[in-house]
Amino acid sequence: MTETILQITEVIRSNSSFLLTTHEGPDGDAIGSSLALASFLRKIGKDVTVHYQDSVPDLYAFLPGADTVVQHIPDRDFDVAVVLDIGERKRAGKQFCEFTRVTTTINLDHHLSCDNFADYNLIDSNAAATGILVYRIANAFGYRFDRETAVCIYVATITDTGSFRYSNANREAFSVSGEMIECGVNAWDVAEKLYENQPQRRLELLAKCLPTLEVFNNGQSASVTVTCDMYEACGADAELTDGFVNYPRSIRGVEVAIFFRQLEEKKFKVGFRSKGKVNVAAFSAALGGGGHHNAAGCTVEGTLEDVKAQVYAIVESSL
Ligand SMILES: [Mn+2]
Repeated sequence: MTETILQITEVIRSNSSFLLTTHEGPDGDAIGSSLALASFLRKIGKDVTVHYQDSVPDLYAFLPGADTVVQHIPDRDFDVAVVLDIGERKRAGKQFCEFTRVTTTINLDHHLSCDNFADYNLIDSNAAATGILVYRIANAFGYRFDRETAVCIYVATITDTGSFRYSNANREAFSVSGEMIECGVNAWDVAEKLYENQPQRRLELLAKCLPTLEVFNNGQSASVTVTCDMYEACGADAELTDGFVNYPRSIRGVEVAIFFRQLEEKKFKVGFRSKGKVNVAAFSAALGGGGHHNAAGCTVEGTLEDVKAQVYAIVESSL
């Protein structure tokens, strides 16, 4: 582990141009970790391009460097490409996967199931967030954290630990976050931007989503659903459904929560969350997806009825 970090710091030292990317539908850790790395690399004089397949959600637009993210990879050579928080290579998106003008590749991730597809792979499922891995690298480099880099690492950590509530909120998550606060991050300022700043449409969409609640499996499992019709009725999009799955999970006795999100008429994104006992990565793997012990997802084709039947059968057979 330490050796990989030293190798990566050496790659950083001896190269000048960097292309960073993360997964489609980027979340707080995807954005926070990539922008933290970008901020650190830029401050030590590197030439950095950050590419996401999708645009930065409004919620994270306040992060330093968010305005520099490009959706198209410039047609030029890069010394190093760094892929962050993706779990599986294809989640980096078609454009990146087909891009070849890169000499060296680095993969930073904390998913349980991540392939060693890069030249250097720093994969540690004990890291609460990929942002923590960026911290370890910059720290090994001897970097003195500035506020811009620190706020990105803090946001990566607070979002992937559910505000320090999930079982991945370990000592390192707290100690790194404490250090980031020492470097100038204001915890309330970040909390207000992330959690006290919802568009009205999100609550309107939630009001349509909650009546779809289904509790099954003797009260151990529960699901909610968002359909394309609901988006249309509220003028909302998938970005605003972040966190909806926490409502069914919050029910007493529920161990597994499921969120069905319609992508197309007969295609659904299925998100799983567990309170900890149940490994939901196994459910999503059975359906061709991936993820963590407590949070996982996959895409399933079929009508809502078919998709639910398939998912419920898998969940019920193992609880
Ligand atoms: Mn993550």
